[in-house]
Amino acid sequence: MQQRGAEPRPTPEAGRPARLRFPDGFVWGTATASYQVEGAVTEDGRGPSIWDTFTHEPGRVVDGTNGDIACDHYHRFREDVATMAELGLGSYRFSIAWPRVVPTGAGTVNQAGLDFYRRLVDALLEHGIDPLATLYHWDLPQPLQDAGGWMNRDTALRFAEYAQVVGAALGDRVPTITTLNEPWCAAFLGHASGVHAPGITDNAAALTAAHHLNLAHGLGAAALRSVLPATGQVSLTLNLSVVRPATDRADDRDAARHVDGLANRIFLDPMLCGQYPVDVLDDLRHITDWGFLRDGDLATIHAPLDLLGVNYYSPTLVAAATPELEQRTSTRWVNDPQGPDGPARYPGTDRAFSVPQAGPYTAMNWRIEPGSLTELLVRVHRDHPAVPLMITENGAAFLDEPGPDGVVHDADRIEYLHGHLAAVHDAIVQGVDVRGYYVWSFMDNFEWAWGFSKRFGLVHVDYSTGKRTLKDSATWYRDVIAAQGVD
Ligand code: IFM
Repeated sequence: MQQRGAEPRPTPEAGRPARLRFPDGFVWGTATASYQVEGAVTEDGRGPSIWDTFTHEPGRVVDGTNGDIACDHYHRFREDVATMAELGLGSYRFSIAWPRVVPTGAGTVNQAGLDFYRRLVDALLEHGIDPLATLYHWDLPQPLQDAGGWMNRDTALRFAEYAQVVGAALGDRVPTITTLNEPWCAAFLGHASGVHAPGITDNAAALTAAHHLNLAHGLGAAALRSVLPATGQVSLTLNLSVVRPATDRADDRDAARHVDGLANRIFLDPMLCGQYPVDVLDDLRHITDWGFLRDGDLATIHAPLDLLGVNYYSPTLVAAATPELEQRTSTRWVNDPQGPDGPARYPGTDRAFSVPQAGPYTAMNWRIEPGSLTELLVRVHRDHPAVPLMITENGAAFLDEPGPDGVVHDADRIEYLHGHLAAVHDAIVQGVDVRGYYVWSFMDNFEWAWGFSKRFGLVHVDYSTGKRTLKDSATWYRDVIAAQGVD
């Protein structure tokens, strides 16, 4: 497969009209994920997940917190759905906790777990909000991990069984079901840098996990199709990156190609084209012989897709990992987007450094550059023109707390969202088929290895009382939805 994608493209901010109206039918949503918001981890038959185990191990989460209670969405979902309705949301993207539905990961289905999601879906539909359900947002049942987790091919088969159960139970009321959220994080942060559950640090394991996640997507998509109504849509969500070389030198450009392969094409190409990129296979032969790749896998992974979800936050700048650069910077991947504890190591970091970029930054230290989202969408559309796109996550963490008036005045978040919505509009003007936009997140929640120290929500959550307070960005988003656009 030819290498694609790493060159930047210009964006047309200059010629924008004063009011950017989005197409009729454009979906306005917000997103959350089960472990980050639900709590109730031992209720109604839910089994343990790898994130329950991981967060209870000392030193895994910067503030020592966990998702045992989180936002208590499990008990407060009706209040949350009512707030979504107040904001005028057209859709709510949530994820289903596999260990609530199949507590041991295989075999017996827990009806009480399914009933929770049935109640949530019904509440959404009563308010005219379309549910968008993701099957896997990282909370793998612990018994499956005990049997090897994503390093074990069987996990992909168990995922397909679970997908079929959910599809059969909810497919009549959930118009779109997403197989996986961000398999890059599950594979690379979970198995190489180890900052996410299950906390493994082994590059070969990460590549095995990546392939089995790809396989799970293909098997899961087929299982869903076998039970969904004809109108049911199957989607996938990837966290795609804009990867740029730090200089125009050939070795830096090659580093960008290499990282682009590992961040983007290792998922996009098998899922949308039925093959792994040749350069990615070649680049990584010192780590793996790819022996886990079996005949027929790529045809399975290349399952028909109705929608590709894109999660996007910030661009990445990389340089070749030369000894002189190593001397200038003491860490690799110094602004690693997901790692709270210093330099991250995953496949690719032996050949490329992540170079610090100029601000402005969010509280995650992620550079704010809306135009890069246009660049990404144009590139994905150019490489895969047949698949409609949906922004399934975009948003920013800032250090916001209610002021003396009890209100969170988060002008920086409004500016971030405004800029990125304008960037989505630019992509649409350039002919990219973008169907909608989900803010990450509906409310502040458990930000994985960062615990509760990072707030991404439109709605502020007081974690000691559970009290929700709309931030200024929530009312701003309500007005954007009502106007179907931004100024
Ligand atoms: O909170 C996460 C989410 O679970 C997956 N995408 C990125 C978000 C912000 O880090």
